[in-house]
Amino acid sequence: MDLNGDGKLDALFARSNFGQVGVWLGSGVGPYGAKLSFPSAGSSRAVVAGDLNGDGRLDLVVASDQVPSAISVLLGMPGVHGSLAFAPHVDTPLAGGPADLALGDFDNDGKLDVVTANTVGQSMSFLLGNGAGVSARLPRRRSPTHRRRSAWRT
Ligand SMILES: [Ca+2]
Ligand SMILES: [Ca+2]
Repeated sequence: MDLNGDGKLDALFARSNFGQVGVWLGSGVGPYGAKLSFPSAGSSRAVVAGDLNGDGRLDLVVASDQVPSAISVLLGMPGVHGSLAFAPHVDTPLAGGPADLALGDFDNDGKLDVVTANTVGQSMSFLLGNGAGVSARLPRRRSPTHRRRSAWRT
């Protein structure tokens, strides 16, 4: 995906040992260009990009699974000369050890929401977008595997 809007694809990755998000800016030809790092909460296990606040700039959402686990939002800021800038991470505590995540508008209100896959209890969590980040949380839902097991017991 093109994070800085220069028409060249960039690479986005979680640096779990450093509590950081890494971005490798695409050069358009040959090897990637500058490598950038942005602080996140705890241990970053997964990162996705989307425009949470609708300002046309991509924002980052990071899952950190080490206690206290959390979802971090880094809002995109105006970059200088095709570079990237993000506001300091804002963390929403989320128990369960989120290890992966995806964005989508799950309640159809036009704002991006977050769904996480958690390491504890085979669970998923939903965090609703509020147009500036994420806030309210829907009840945790059991995975289909767990529901199937429950059905066999009854
Ligand atoms: Ca944005
Ligand atoms: Ca939504």
